[in-house]
Amino acid sequence: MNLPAMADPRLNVPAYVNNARLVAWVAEMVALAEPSSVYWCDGSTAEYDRLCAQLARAGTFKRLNPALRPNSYLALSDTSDVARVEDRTYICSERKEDAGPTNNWMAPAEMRELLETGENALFKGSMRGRTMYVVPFSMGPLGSPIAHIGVELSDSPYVAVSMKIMTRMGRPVLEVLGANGKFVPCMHSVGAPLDAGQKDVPWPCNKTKYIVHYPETRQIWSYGSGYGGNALLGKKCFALRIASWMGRETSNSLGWLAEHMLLLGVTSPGGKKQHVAAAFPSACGKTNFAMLIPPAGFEGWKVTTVGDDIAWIQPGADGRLYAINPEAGYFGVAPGTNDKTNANCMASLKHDVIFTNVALTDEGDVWWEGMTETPPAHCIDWQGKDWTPAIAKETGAKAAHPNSRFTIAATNNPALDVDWDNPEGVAIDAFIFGGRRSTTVPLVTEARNWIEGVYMAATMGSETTAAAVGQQGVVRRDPFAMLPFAGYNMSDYFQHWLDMGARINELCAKSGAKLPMIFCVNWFRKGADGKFVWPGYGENMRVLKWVLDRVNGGGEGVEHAFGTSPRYQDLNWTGLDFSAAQFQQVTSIDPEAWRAELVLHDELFKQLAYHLPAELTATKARIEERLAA
Ligand code: SAT
Ligand code: MN
Repeated sequence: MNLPAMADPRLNVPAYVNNARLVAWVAEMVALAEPSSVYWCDGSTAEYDRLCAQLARAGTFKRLNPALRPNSYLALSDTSDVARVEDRTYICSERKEDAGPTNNWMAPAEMRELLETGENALFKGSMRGRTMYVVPFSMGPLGSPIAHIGVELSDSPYVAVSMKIMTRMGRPVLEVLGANGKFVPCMHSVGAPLDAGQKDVPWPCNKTKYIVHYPETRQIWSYGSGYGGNALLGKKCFALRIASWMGRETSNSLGWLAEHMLLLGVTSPGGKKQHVAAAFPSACGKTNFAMLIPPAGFEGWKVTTVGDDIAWIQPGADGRLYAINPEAGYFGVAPGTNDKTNANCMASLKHDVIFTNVALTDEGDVWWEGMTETPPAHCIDWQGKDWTPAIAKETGAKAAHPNSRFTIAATNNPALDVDWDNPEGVAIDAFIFGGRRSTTVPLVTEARNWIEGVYMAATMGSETTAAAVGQQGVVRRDPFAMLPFAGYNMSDYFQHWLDMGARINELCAKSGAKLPMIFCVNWFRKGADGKFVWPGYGENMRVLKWVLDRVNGGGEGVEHAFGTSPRYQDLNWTGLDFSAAQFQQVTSIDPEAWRAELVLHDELFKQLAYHLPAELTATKARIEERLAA
């Protein structure tokens, strides 16, 4: 045990901390970043309230009207720090091939020089004048065999309070960690040191940003941003990029999967409960789908939320796949959320919320585009400027940033699944993959088998959204909705999915269990008028029901070049006025468009040629044959 570090008064180590490796690392990071003080988060409510009050005094938080939105706050970020920065995100594996062509890569030694060791290394003195918060967190229920522990060091109190909501955070985590437990070290600085006497700004950050992962040594370093996935390092950085790498290491297990998936439970009127994991790119409705309220015609059906963004999935001895939600809260997109699109979400937002980059009303409440049919006559927009419907009409100014977010505890959700915190996870019956495509891809297609499902997921395309900095609305391939989140070579990731399929298939053959079925959906086809044809939201239940029917050996459909899709008469339309002609608009398969689509699959496969599984090229050839027939 490194007693000198434990006893160093500058480190402020609480008496309950006994992990020498952790203390030694904190000491090392303090020496590097030179914070003026160190604070260990215990995760208590008293601490949360204290830090929120401190953020309010500093001007980062505005406390909302407690009569309208009890115990809730609004943060407005710097206008340059509003989304994930994919072009500043790096996988620094020893070998470039292991990061693969879809990730930015730099040699670890080179990156370390830039961040830690070089003469002008960015983290040197980066926390001067600020407090370093030590944030221990568990991804997954405390002590679950599927969970893992991380510790984030951050000079942002906004990060500390957000981590309290988004993860199991604080002293109980260190108790599980114990003296010898392992953790993923996550170093975060907003990169805005303060000189003596220098006044702080409400949202400190730096124009230079680096979101860096060293997968072999399981370390995360993030510099320059305080926003979302750039800064809450348990989320995309750990639970997806580092965890996906960890899950592929099968030396002493069957391997596991870290996926960009919501997890939901569906209970039928007869009381049968099943679970679905669904992958969609950022800002494509995962939170809405996870909180779905069954529409008219589905009386007695119930959908419950296990998770809204990330799933960690492990095979059980019976061959079934068991999934947990590693998070404890939701960091969801605000715009478009209302009582019609997601009433469960609106109910979740009634109290104890941190809003970021939505608008502030004159009553001291929040507003965003789509929240109410009639906008407020006046509000303060996300950039702190006056906003009125007339100004919006004239300039196009948005009251809320399109990537504005709410941060809430899962326990706020009235549709929370009873098993959301179950350390064993829930058994998955079906996987759904969906992109945002205004054309080409039909409403729902069932893959004929695991390999064709992997092909569907691997070749998925989606129109880009405001969740990442960059051009919006352009179709890009987003395999498994993991393009920005796979922590290793994408082709190796496909191979891992194929290998997992083969392994669980063997186990299932012995146990009599069934492999999860794989489906591909698209809620976003548009008509000639540029409007969405499919009503989406709660009406997605109609598709979900068909999916479960198929899983349960029922449900009708027709086979086509890519798989099986329902005909109009195969879905339940009770309670919805949706004509056969409209159905045709969202399900038609245009051979011309598909030939063009397959050219894009080809381009993807060329890009991913290194280690691309032969099964995928063979599947593509079979689709081409069927399409030509
Ligand atoms: O900012 S986050 O990465 O957490 C949101 C998202 O892109 O899904
Ligand atoms: Mn996400």
